[in-house]
Amino acid sequence: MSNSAQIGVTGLAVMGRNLARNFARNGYTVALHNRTAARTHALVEEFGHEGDFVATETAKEFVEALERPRRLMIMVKAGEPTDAVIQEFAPLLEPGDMIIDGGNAHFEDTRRRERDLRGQGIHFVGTGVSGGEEGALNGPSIMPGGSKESYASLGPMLEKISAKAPDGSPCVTHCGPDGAGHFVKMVHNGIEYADMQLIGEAYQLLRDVAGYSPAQIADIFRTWNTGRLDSYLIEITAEVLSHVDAATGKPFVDVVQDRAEQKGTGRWTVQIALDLGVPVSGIAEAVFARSLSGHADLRAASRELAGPKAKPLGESEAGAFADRVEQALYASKIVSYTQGFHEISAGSDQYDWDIDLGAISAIWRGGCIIRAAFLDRIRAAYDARPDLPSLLSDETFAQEIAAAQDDWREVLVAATRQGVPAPGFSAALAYYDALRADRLPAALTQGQRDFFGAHTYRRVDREGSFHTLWGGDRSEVEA
Ligand code: NBP
Repeated sequence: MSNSAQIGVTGLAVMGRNLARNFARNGYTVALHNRTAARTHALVEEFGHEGDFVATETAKEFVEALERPRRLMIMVKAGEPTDAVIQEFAPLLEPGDMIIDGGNAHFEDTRRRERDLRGQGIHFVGTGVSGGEEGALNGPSIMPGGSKESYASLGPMLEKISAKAPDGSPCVTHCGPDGAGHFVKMVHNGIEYADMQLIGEAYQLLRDVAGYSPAQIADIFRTWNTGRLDSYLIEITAEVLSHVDAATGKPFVDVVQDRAEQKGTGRWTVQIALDLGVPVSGIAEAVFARSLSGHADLRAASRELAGPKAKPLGESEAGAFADRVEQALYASKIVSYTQGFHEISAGSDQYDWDIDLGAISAIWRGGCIIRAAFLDRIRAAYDARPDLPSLLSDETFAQEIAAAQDDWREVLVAATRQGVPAPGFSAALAYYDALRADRLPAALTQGQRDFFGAHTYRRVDREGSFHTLWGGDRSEVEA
Protein backbone atom coordinates (compact mmCIF):
# COMPACT_ATOMS: atom_id res chain seq x y z
CA MET A 1 0.00 0.00 0.00
CA SER A 2 1.46 3.39 -0.88
CA ASN A 3 1.96 6.29 1.57
CA SER A 4 1.21 4.03 4.51
CA ALA A 5 4.53 3.61 6.28
CA GLN A 6 5.20 5.89 9.24
CA ILE A 7 8.92 5.28 8.94
CA GLY A 8 11.31 3.83 6.40
CA VAL A 9 14.66 2.24 7.09
CA THR A 10 17.32 1.99 4.40
CA GLY A 11 20.42 -0.02 5.24
CA LEU A 12 19.33 -3.37 6.59
CA ALA A 13 22.54 -4.86 7.96
CA VAL A 14 22.53 -5.84 11.61
CA MET A 15 21.60 -2.43 13.07
CA GLY A 16 19.08 -1.29 10.47
CA ARG A 17 17.35 -4.66 10.36
CA ASN A 18 16.90 -4.73 14.12
CA LEU A 19 15.75 -1.11 14.35
CA ALA A 20 13.21 -1.77 11.59
CA ARG A 21 11.93 -4.80 13.53
CA ASN A 22 11.80 -2.72 16.71
CA PHE A 23 9.61 -0.08 15.00
CA ALA A 24 7.37 -2.81 13.57
CA ARG A 25 7.06 -4.63 16.90
CA ASN A 26 5.92 -1.33 18.39
CA GLY A 27 3.04 -1.09 15.94
CA TYR A 28 4.52 1.13 13.22
CA THR A 29 4.35 0.29 9.55
CA VAL A 30 7.93 0.21 8.32
CA ALA A 31 9.09 0.63 4.74
CA LEU A 32 12.26 -1.32 4.01
CA HIS A 33 15.05 -0.65 1.57
CA ASN A 34 18.61 -1.82 1.10
CA ARG A 35 21.14 -1.30 -1.69
CA THR A 36 21.20 -5.06 -2.16
CA ALA A 37 17.54 -6.07 -2.30
CA ALA A 38 18.27 -9.59 -1.05
CA ARG A 39 18.65 -8.23 2.50
CA THR A 40 15.21 -6.61 2.30
CA HIS A 41 13.55 -9.82 1.21
CA ALA A 42 15.45 -11.87 3.78
CA LEU A 43 14.15 -9.61 6.54
CA VAL A 44 10.55 -9.97 5.41
CA GLU A 45 10.91 -13.70 4.98
CA GLU A 46 12.39 -14.23 8.42
CA PHE A 47 10.62 -11.59 10.50
CA GLY A 48 7.64 -10.50 8.42
CA HIS A 49 5.30 -11.97 11.04
CA GLU A 50 6.55 -9.48 13.63
CA GLY A 51 4.67 -6.50 12.20
CA ASP A 52 3.77 -4.47 9.12
CA PHE A 53 6.63 -4.16 6.66
CA VAL A 54 6.55 -2.69 3.16
CA ALA A 55 9.44 -4.16 1.19
CA THR A 56 10.71 -1.93 -1.62
CA GLU A 57 13.47 -2.31 -4.17
CA THR A 58 13.98 1.14 -5.67
CA ALA A 59 14.49 4.55 -4.08
CA LYS A 60 11.29 5.76 -5.76
CA GLU A 61 9.21 2.88 -4.39
CA PHE A 62 10.71 3.42 -0.95
CA VAL A 63 9.90 7.13 -0.84
CA GLU A 64 6.40 6.52 -2.20
CA ALA A 65 5.73 4.02 0.55
CA LEU A 66 6.13 6.69 3.25
CA GLU A 67 3.37 8.82 4.72
CA ARG A 68 3.96 12.60 4.74
CA PRO A 69 5.93 14.25 6.15
CA ARG A 70 8.26 11.38 5.36
CA ARG A 71 10.56 9.89 7.97
CA LEU A 72 13.42 8.11 6.32
CA MET A 73 16.05 6.51 8.48
CA ILE A 74 19.50 5.74 7.11
CA MET A 75 21.40 2.87 8.75
CA VAL A 76 24.33 2.41 6.38
CA LYS A 77 28.06 2.36 6.95
CA ALA A 78 29.09 5.83 8.14
CA GLY A 79 31.03 8.11 5.78
CA GLU A 80 30.72 8.09 1.99
CA PRO A 81 27.87 5.56 1.92
CA THR A 82 25.76 8.02 3.96
CA ASP A 83 26.41 10.80 1.44
CA ALA A 84 25.64 8.43 -1.42
CA VAL A 85 22.30 7.49 0.13
CA ILE A 86 21.41 11.14 0.82
CA GLN A 87 22.20 12.02 -2.80
CA GLU A 88 19.99 9.21 -3.95
CA PHE A 89 16.99 10.08 -1.79
CA ALA A 90 17.05 13.84 -1.23
CA PRO A 91 15.90 14.72 -4.77
CA LEU A 92 12.81 12.57 -4.22
CA LEU A 93 11.82 14.29 -0.97
CA GLU A 94 9.76 17.42 -0.23
CA PRO A 95 10.01 20.26 2.28
CA GLY A 96 9.10 19.07 5.76
CA ASP A 97 10.37 15.53 5.17
CA MET A 98 12.98 14.11 7.56
CA ILE A 99 16.13 12.14 6.95
CA ILE A 100 17.34 10.49 10.13
CA ASP A 101 20.92 9.28 10.10
CA GLY A 102 21.33 6.65 12.82
CA GLY A 103 24.87 5.72 11.77
CA ASN A 104 27.99 6.61 13.69
CA ALA A 105 28.63 9.81 11.73
CA HIS A 106 31.19 12.42 12.68
CA PHE A 107 29.21 15.39 14.01
CA GLU A 108 30.96 17.76 11.58
CA ASP A 109 29.61 15.65 8.68
CA THR A 110 26.19 15.87 10.29
CA ARG A 111 26.46 19.65 10.53
CA ARG A 112 27.40 19.83 6.84
CA ARG A 113 24.57 17.52 5.76
CA GLU A 114 22.05 19.36 7.91
CA ARG A 115 23.11 22.70 6.42
CA ASP A 116 22.95 21.38 2.86
CA LEU A 117 19.51 19.84 3.27
CA ARG A 118 18.05 22.75 5.22
CA GLY A 119 18.12 24.79 1.99
CA GLN A 120 15.78 22.22 0.49
CA GLY A 121 13.47 22.35 3.53
CA ILE A 122 14.45 18.83 4.56
CA HIS A 123 15.13 18.14 8.24
CA PHE A 124 18.32 16.19 8.68
CA VAL A 125 18.36 14.48 12.05
CA GLY A 126 21.79 13.11 13.01
CA THR A 127 20.99 10.53 15.66
CA GLY A 128 23.28 8.61 17.95
CA VAL A 129 22.12 5.06 18.60
CA SER A 130 23.80 3.00 21.29
CA GLY A 131 23.32 -0.54 22.46
CA GLY A 132 24.59 -2.61 19.55
CA GLU A 133 22.36 -5.06 17.72
CA GLU A 134 20.61 -6.21 20.88
CA GLY A 135 19.77 -2.61 21.83
CA ALA A 136 18.57 -1.82 18.31
CA LEU A 137 16.08 -4.67 18.56
CA ASN A 138 14.90 -4.39 22.14
CA GLY A 139 15.46 -0.73 22.95
CA PRO A 140 18.55 1.39 22.40
CA SER A 141 19.57 4.66 23.97
CA ILE A 142 18.84 7.24 21.28
CA MET A 143 20.52 10.63 20.93
CA PRO A 144 18.83 12.68 18.20
CA GLY A 145 19.97 16.12 17.06
CA GLY A 146 18.32 18.20 14.36
CA SER A 147 15.50 20.72 14.53
CA LYS A 148 12.94 20.93 17.34
CA GLU A 149 10.25 20.62 14.69
CA SER A 150 11.58 17.26 13.55
CA TYR A 151 11.71 16.05 17.14
CA ALA A 152 8.06 16.95 17.61
CA SER A 153 7.23 14.51 14.82
CA LEU A 154 9.85 11.86 15.51
CA GLY A 155 10.20 12.03 19.28
CA PRO A 156 7.12 9.98 20.19
CA MET A 157 8.20 7.17 17.85
CA LEU A 158 11.75 7.17 19.17
CA GLU A 159 10.46 7.21 22.73
CA LYS A 160 8.37 4.14 21.97
CA ILE A 161 11.24 2.07 20.54
CA SER A 162 13.90 3.27 22.97
CA ALA A 163 15.16 1.53 26.07
CA LYS A 164 13.43 2.48 29.29
CA ALA A 165 15.42 3.53 32.33
CA PRO A 166 14.76 1.70 35.61
CA ASP A 167 12.21 4.42 36.52
CA GLY A 168 10.37 3.76 33.24
CA SER A 169 11.38 6.92 31.39
CA PRO A 170 12.41 6.56 27.74
CA CYS A 171 16.13 6.74 26.99
CA VAL A 172 15.83 9.41 24.34
CA THR A 173 15.95 13.19 24.39
CA HIS A 174 16.36 15.93 21.83
CA CYS A 175 20.05 16.65 22.39
CA GLY A 176 20.12 19.92 20.45
CA PRO A 177 20.27 21.26 16.88
CA ASP A 178 22.25 19.91 13.90
CA GLY A 179 25.22 17.75 15.06
CA ALA A 180 24.43 17.74 18.81
CA GLY A 181 23.16 14.15 18.80
CA HIS A 182 26.19 12.73 17.04
CA PHE A 183 28.48 14.79 19.26
CA VAL A 184 26.83 13.36 22.37
CA LYS A 185 27.11 9.84 20.92
CA MET A 186 30.78 10.43 20.17
CA VAL A 187 31.51 11.45 23.78
CA HIS A 188 29.37 8.54 25.00
CA ASN A 189 31.72 6.24 23.11
CA GLY A 190 34.78 8.04 24.49
CA ILE A 191 33.46 7.50 28.02
CA GLU A 192 32.80 3.88 27.10
CA TYR A 193 36.47 3.51 26.10
CA ALA A 194 37.54 4.99 29.44
CA ASP A 195 35.15 2.77 31.43
CA MET A 196 36.45 -0.33 29.65
CA GLN A 197 40.08 0.67 30.16
CA LEU A 198 39.55 1.30 33.89
CA ILE A 199 37.82 -2.05 34.29
CA GLY A 200 40.72 -3.65 32.39
CA GLU A 201 43.22 -2.06 34.76
CA ALA A 202 41.26 -3.23 37.78
CA TYR A 203 41.30 -6.76 36.35
CA GLN A 204 45.02 -6.70 35.73
CA LEU A 205 45.77 -5.39 39.22
CA LEU A 206 43.55 -8.05 40.79
CA ARG A 207 45.31 -10.67 38.73
CA ASP A 208 48.96 -9.57 38.92
CA VAL A 209 49.10 -7.79 42.29
CA ALA A 210 46.38 -9.58 44.28
CA GLY A 211 47.06 -12.91 42.59
CA TYR A 212 43.44 -13.84 41.87
CA SER A 213 42.40 -16.17 39.03
CA PRO A 214 40.00 -14.95 36.31
CA ALA A 215 37.18 -16.96 37.91
CA GLN A 216 37.84 -15.35 41.30
CA ILE A 217 37.98 -11.91 39.69
CA ALA A 218 34.65 -12.64 37.99
CA ASP A 219 33.18 -13.21 41.46
CA ILE A 220 34.69 -9.94 42.70
CA PHE A 221 33.12 -8.09 39.77
CA ARG A 222 29.79 -9.77 40.49
CA THR A 223 29.98 -8.46 44.04
CA TRP A 224 30.91 -4.98 42.83
CA ASN A 225 27.95 -5.11 40.50
CA THR A 226 25.62 -5.18 43.50
CA GLY A 227 27.03 -1.87 44.75
CA ARG A 228 27.74 1.59 43.39
CA LEU A 229 29.58 0.17 40.34
CA ASP A 230 26.38 -1.60 39.21
CA SER A 231 26.56 -1.36 35.41
CA TYR A 232 26.28 -3.31 32.20
CA LEU A 233 30.04 -3.23 31.62
CA ILE A 234 30.83 -4.65 35.06
CA GLU A 235 28.17 -7.32 34.55
CA ILE A 236 29.54 -8.46 31.18
CA THR A 237 33.11 -8.31 32.50
CA ALA A 238 32.18 -10.97 35.06
CA GLU A 239 30.66 -13.07 32.28
CA VAL A 240 33.74 -12.78 30.07
CA LEU A 241 36.11 -13.54 32.96
CA SER A 242 34.22 -16.64 34.05
CA HIS A 243 34.07 -18.03 30.52
CA VAL A 244 36.29 -21.05 29.89
CA ASP A 245 37.61 -21.84 26.42
CA ALA A 246 36.09 -25.14 25.31
CA ALA A 247 39.06 -26.09 23.13
CA THR A 248 41.78 -25.71 25.78
CA GLY A 249 39.97 -25.65 29.12
CA LYS A 250 41.81 -22.40 29.88
CA PRO A 251 40.19 -19.13 30.95
CA PHE A 252 38.88 -17.42 27.81
CA VAL A 253 40.88 -14.24 28.57
CA ASP A 254 44.07 -16.28 28.41
CA VAL A 255 43.49 -17.57 24.90
CA VAL A 256 42.51 -14.25 23.34
CA GLN A 257 45.21 -12.02 21.84
CA ASP A 258 45.78 -8.94 23.96
CA ARG A 259 45.39 -6.48 21.08
CA ALA A 260 42.31 -4.30 21.27
CA GLU A 261 40.44 -2.98 18.25
CA GLN A 262 38.91 0.44 17.84
CA LYS A 263 36.49 1.84 15.33
CA GLY A 264 37.23 5.55 15.68
CA THR A 265 34.66 7.27 17.86
CA GLY A 266 36.99 7.16 20.89
CA ARG A 267 39.72 8.70 18.78
CA TRP A 268 37.33 11.42 17.57
CA THR A 269 36.42 12.23 21.19
CA VAL A 270 40.06 12.93 21.93
CA GLN A 271 40.72 14.80 18.67
CA ILE A 272 37.73 17.08 19.23
CA ALA A 273 38.65 17.57 22.89
CA LEU A 274 42.05 18.79 21.72
CA ASP A 275 40.35 21.22 19.33
CA LEU A 276 38.06 22.46 22.09
CA GLY A 277 40.90 22.64 24.64
CA VAL A 278 39.19 20.22 27.03
CA PRO A 279 41.44 17.88 29.07
CA VAL A 280 40.04 14.39 28.60
CA SER A 281 43.19 12.63 29.75
CA GLY A 282 41.36 9.50 30.99
CA ILE A 283 39.65 8.98 27.65
CA ALA A 284 42.90 9.73 25.80
CA GLU A 285 44.76 7.14 27.89
CA ALA A 286 42.09 4.59 27.01
CA VAL A 287 42.52 5.29 23.29
CA PHE A 288 46.32 5.18 23.59
CA ALA A 289 46.19 1.98 25.64
CA ARG A 290 44.32 0.26 22.81
CA SER A 291 46.79 1.67 20.33
CA LEU A 292 49.78 0.49 22.40
CA SER A 293 48.27 -2.97 22.77
CA GLY A 294 48.17 -3.23 18.98
CA HIS A 295 51.90 -2.54 18.53
CA ALA A 296 52.87 -6.19 18.76
CA ASP A 297 56.36 -5.75 17.28
CA LEU A 298 57.22 -2.85 19.54
CA ARG A 299 56.02 -4.79 22.56
CA ALA A 300 57.99 -7.88 21.55
CA ALA A 301 61.13 -5.78 21.11
CA SER A 302 60.66 -4.20 24.56
CA ARG A 303 59.74 -7.23 26.64
CA GLU A 304 63.23 -7.60 28.15
CA LEU A 305 63.42 -4.00 29.41
CA ALA A 306 64.38 -3.73 33.06
CA GLY A 307 61.66 -3.45 35.68
CA PRO A 308 59.90 -5.35 38.44
CA LYS A 309 57.78 -8.41 37.75
CA ALA A 310 54.62 -8.41 39.81
CA LYS A 311 54.72 -10.68 42.88
CA PRO A 312 51.21 -11.57 43.98
CA LEU A 313 50.17 -10.69 47.52
CA GLY A 314 49.34 -13.42 49.99
CA GLU A 315 45.74 -14.45 50.50
CA SER A 316 45.46 -12.46 53.71
CA GLU A 317 46.26 -9.17 51.98
CA ALA A 318 44.53 -9.79 48.65
CA GLY A 319 41.01 -9.09 49.91
CA ALA A 320 41.94 -5.70 51.34
CA PHE A 321 43.75 -4.85 48.10
CA ALA A 322 40.64 -5.74 46.08
CA ASP A 323 38.62 -3.31 48.21
CA ARG A 324 41.18 -0.62 47.44
CA VAL A 325 40.95 -1.36 43.73
CA GLU A 326 37.18 -0.88 43.92
CA GLN A 327 37.76 2.58 45.42
CA ALA A 328 40.34 3.45 42.76
CA LEU A 329 38.05 2.24 39.99
CA TYR A 330 35.08 4.21 41.28
CA ALA A 331 37.08 7.41 41.79
CA SER A 332 38.67 7.12 38.33
CA LYS A 333 35.24 6.51 36.81
CA ILE A 334 33.93 9.71 38.37
CA VAL A 335 36.87 11.55 36.80
CA SER A 336 36.31 10.13 33.31
CA TYR A 337 32.63 11.12 33.40
CA THR A 338 33.66 14.53 34.68
CA GLN A 339 35.94 14.89 31.65
CA GLY A 340 33.33 13.58 29.20
CA PHE A 341 30.63 15.92 30.50
CA HIS A 342 33.09 18.79 30.33
CA GLU A 343 33.60 18.01 26.64
CA ILE A 344 29.85 17.92 25.98
CA SER A 345 29.46 21.21 27.79
CA ALA A 346 32.31 22.78 25.78
CA GLY A 347 30.85 21.47 22.50
CA SER A 348 27.46 22.83 23.48
CA ASP A 349 28.97 26.28 24.12
CA GLN A 350 31.04 26.21 20.94
CA TYR A 351 28.16 25.25 18.65
CA ASP A 352 25.29 26.88 20.55
CA TRP A 353 23.50 23.62 21.23
CA ASP A 354 22.21 24.33 24.73
CA ILE A 355 22.62 20.69 25.74
CA ASP A 356 20.97 19.66 29.01
CA LEU A 357 23.67 17.56 30.71
CA GLY A 358 21.26 16.07 33.25
CA ALA A 359 18.97 14.89 30.44
CA ILE A 360 21.95 13.29 28.67
CA SER A 361 22.96 11.32 31.76
CA ALA A 362 19.32 10.23 32.13
CA ILE A 363 19.11 8.75 28.61
CA TRP A 364 22.28 6.73 29.16
CA ARG A 365 20.65 4.86 32.06
CA GLY A 366 19.18 2.20 29.79
CA GLY A 367 19.92 0.53 26.47
CA CYS A 368 23.46 1.73 25.95
CA ILE A 369 26.83 0.20 26.73
CA ILE A 370 27.63 2.57 29.59
CA ARG A 371 24.27 2.13 31.32
CA ALA A 372 24.82 2.22 35.05
CA ALA A 373 23.11 3.00 38.31
CA PHE A 374 25.73 5.70 38.75
CA LEU A 375 24.12 7.80 35.97
CA ASP A 376 21.13 8.46 38.22
CA ARG A 377 23.52 10.19 40.56
CA ILE A 378 24.94 12.33 37.75
CA ARG A 379 21.44 13.34 36.75
CA ALA A 380 20.64 14.23 40.36
CA ALA A 381 23.81 16.35 40.51
CA TYR A 382 22.81 18.35 37.41
CA ASP A 383 19.16 18.55 38.48
CA ALA A 384 20.26 20.05 41.79
CA ARG A 385 22.57 22.49 40.06
CA PRO A 386 22.27 22.79 36.25
CA ASP A 387 25.28 25.16 36.12
CA LEU A 388 27.54 22.72 38.00
CA PRO A 389 31.06 23.70 36.82
CA SER A 390 32.22 20.08 37.02
CA LEU A 391 30.89 16.81 38.37
CA LEU A 392 33.65 16.98 40.94
CA SER A 393 32.01 20.14 42.31
CA ASP A 394 29.00 18.08 43.30
CA GLU A 395 29.13 17.59 47.03
CA THR A 396 28.27 13.89 46.99
CA PHE A 397 30.85 13.00 44.36
CA ALA A 398 33.46 15.18 46.07
CA GLN A 399 32.81 13.36 49.36
CA GLU A 400 33.07 9.96 47.70
CA ILE A 401 36.35 10.86 46.07
CA ALA A 402 37.63 12.23 49.36
CA ALA A 403 36.81 8.89 50.97
CA ALA A 404 38.38 6.92 48.11
CA GLN A 405 41.56 8.82 47.60
CA ASP A 406 43.87 7.14 50.11
CA ASP A 407 43.09 3.75 48.59
CA TRP A 408 43.32 5.20 45.08
CA ARG A 409 46.82 6.45 45.82
CA GLU A 410 47.80 3.15 47.48
CA VAL A 411 46.68 1.18 44.45
CA LEU A 412 48.83 3.35 42.21
CA VAL A 413 51.80 2.95 44.55
CA ALA A 414 51.39 -0.83 44.34
CA ALA A 415 50.97 -0.70 40.55
CA THR A 416 54.09 1.44 40.14
CA ARG A 417 56.20 -0.68 42.53
CA GLN A 418 55.16 -3.89 40.86
CA GLY A 419 55.42 -2.59 37.31
CA VAL A 420 51.76 -3.04 36.39
CA PRO A 421 50.59 -0.35 33.96
CA ALA A 422 47.55 1.60 35.14
CA PRO A 423 47.44 4.61 32.81
CA GLY A 424 43.72 5.27 33.30
CA PHE A 425 43.82 5.23 37.12
CA SER A 426 46.95 7.31 37.05
CA ALA A 427 45.68 9.92 34.55
CA ALA A 428 42.49 10.27 36.57
CA LEU A 429 44.39 10.88 39.79
CA ALA A 430 46.78 13.33 38.11
CA TYR A 431 43.77 15.26 36.75
CA TYR A 432 42.20 15.34 40.20
CA ASP A 433 45.42 16.51 41.85
CA ALA A 434 46.01 19.11 39.13
CA LEU A 435 42.54 20.55 39.69
CA ARG A 436 43.10 20.84 43.42
CA ALA A 437 46.65 22.20 43.21
CA ASP A 438 47.30 25.70 44.53
CA ARG A 439 49.95 26.29 41.89
CA LEU A 440 50.73 24.39 38.72
CA PRO A 441 54.05 24.38 36.86
CA ALA A 442 52.29 26.28 34.06
CA ALA A 443 53.92 29.40 35.56
CA LEU A 444 57.31 27.93 34.67
CA THR A 445 56.00 26.98 31.23
CA GLN A 446 54.99 30.61 30.69
CA GLY A 447 58.50 31.69 31.66
CA GLN A 448 60.06 29.23 29.21
CA ARG A 449 57.76 30.36 26.41
CA ASP A 450 58.59 33.97 27.08
CA PHE A 451 62.31 33.12 27.14
CA PHE A 452 62.51 31.35 23.81
CA GLY A 453 59.64 32.93 21.89
CA ALA A 454 58.75 36.24 23.59
CA HIS A 455 55.25 34.84 24.05
CA THR A 456 54.67 37.13 27.08
CA TYR A 457 53.05 36.20 30.39
CA ARG A 458 50.56 37.54 32.90
CA ARG A 459 51.47 38.32 36.49
CA VAL A 460 49.60 37.37 39.62
CA ASP A 461 49.80 40.89 41.05
CA ARG A 462 49.06 43.21 38.10
CA GLU A 463 46.85 43.32 35.00
CA GLY A 464 48.44 43.25 31.55
CA SER A 465 50.88 41.19 29.50
CA PHE A 466 54.59 41.30 30.19
CA HIS A 467 57.86 40.25 28.61
CA THR A 468 61.24 39.88 30.25
CA LEU A 469 64.29 40.93 28.22
CA TRP A 470 65.97 37.56 28.79
CA GLY A 471 68.89 38.18 26.42
CA GLY A 472 69.54 41.64 27.84
CA ASP A 473 69.40 43.09 31.34
CA ARG A 474 66.38 40.93 32.26
CA SER A 475 64.23 43.92 32.95
CA GLU A 476 60.50 43.52 32.42
CA VAL A 477 58.52 45.45 29.82
CA GLU A 478 54.79 45.69 29.39
CA ALA A 479 53.84 44.00 26.12
P1 NBP B 1 27.48 -1.58 8.39
O1 NBP B 1 28.15 -0.41 9.02
O2 NBP B 1 28.24 -2.83 8.25
O3 NBP B 1 26.94 -1.14 6.94
C1 NBP B 1 26.31 -2.06 6.09
C2 NBP B 1 25.13 -1.41 5.40
O4 NBP B 1 25.57 -0.27 4.64
C3 NBP B 1 24.50 -2.37 4.41
O5 NBP B 1 23.10 -2.16 4.43
C4 NBP B 1 25.11 -1.93 3.09
O6 NBP B 1 24.34 -2.26 1.98
C5 NBP B 1 25.11 -0.44 3.30
N1 NBP B 1 25.96 0.31 2.34
C6 NBP B 1 27.30 0.34 2.20
BR1 NBP B 1 28.47 -0.65 3.17
N2 NBP B 1 27.71 1.16 1.23
C7 NBP B 1 26.60 1.67 0.72
C8 NBP B 1 26.35 2.59 -0.33
N3 NBP B 1 27.34 3.16 -0.99
N4 NBP B 1 25.06 2.87 -0.63
C9 NBP B 1 24.05 2.30 0.04
N5 NBP B 1 24.21 1.44 1.07
C10 NBP B 1 25.47 1.13 1.40
O7 NBP B 1 26.11 -1.90 9.15
P2 NBP B 1 25.76 -1.92 10.71
O8 NBP B 1 26.80 -2.61 11.52
O9 NBP B 1 24.35 -2.41 10.75
O10 NBP B 1 25.77 -0.39 11.12
C11 NBP B 1 24.94 0.58 10.49
C12 NBP B 1 25.28 1.94 11.05
O11 NBP B 1 25.00 1.95 12.46
C13 NBP B 1 26.77 2.30 10.91
O12 NBP B 1 26.88 3.66 10.64
C14 NBP B 1 27.34 2.00 12.27
O13 NBP B 1 28.47 2.77 12.57
C15 NBP B 1 26.16 2.36 13.17
N6 NBP B 1 26.15 1.71 14.47
C16 NBP B 1 26.52 0.41 14.61
C17 NBP B 1 26.48 -0.20 15.85
C18 NBP B 1 26.85 -1.63 16.01
O14 NBP B 1 26.91 -2.09 17.17
N7 NBP B 1 27.09 -2.37 14.93
C19 NBP B 1 26.04 0.53 16.96
C20 NBP B 1 25.63 1.83 16.79
C21 NBP B 1 25.69 2.43 15.55
P3 NBP B 1 24.58 -3.68 1.24
O15 NBP B 1 23.77 -4.67 2.01
O16 NBP B 1 24.04 -3.44 -0.12
O17 NBP B 1 26.05 -3.96 1.26
